[in-house]
Amino acid sequence: MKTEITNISKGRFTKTTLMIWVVAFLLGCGGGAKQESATSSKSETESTSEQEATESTSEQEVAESSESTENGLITLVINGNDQMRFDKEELRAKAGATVELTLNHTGQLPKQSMGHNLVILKLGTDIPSFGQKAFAAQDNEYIPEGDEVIAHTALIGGGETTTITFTAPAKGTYDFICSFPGHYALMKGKFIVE
Ligand SMILES: [Cu+2]
Repeated sequence: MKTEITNISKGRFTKTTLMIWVVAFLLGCGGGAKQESATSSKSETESTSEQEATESTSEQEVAESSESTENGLITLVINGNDQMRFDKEELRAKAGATVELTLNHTGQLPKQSMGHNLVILKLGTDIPSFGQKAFAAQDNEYIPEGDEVIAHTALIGGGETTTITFTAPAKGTYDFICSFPGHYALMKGKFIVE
């Protein structure tokens, strides 16, 4: 056990090694941690390291989330074309971060016939029924009334660009679509918030 830990530390993690030793010692003596102390010395070392890793991860997360509150801006760019396609199937952000999303229409067709937008839908939204409502919302650039939309861009035609800024919602995998009639079948993807 001693050799193993020394090998793992290689001198760089002397403090960590000491902590692992102390923790391992306490676990070995304490009656409350029978399961952990009963395992082999290797997995004991691993579980202790995991424990430390978890702790430092949560510290890191706190640091990162406060950083994104101050200046953490996530910039996302996606393109839509005349073939009714987005060039990305996945967009990623962190919960609570400020997201600046740009949609470019790289085609040439006008927005009356090949308009594109990007609509991020709340979890559990039924896309076909949303698409149907969107179809009827031509006067509002195909954004239907209701509370199913987290964020959406303007509707644009070929050669145009639009940018929106919004706050990323809670962790989860959200659907995004183009709500122009008939487009959501092909123009869709996942907005993944981590
Ligand atoms: Cu479209």
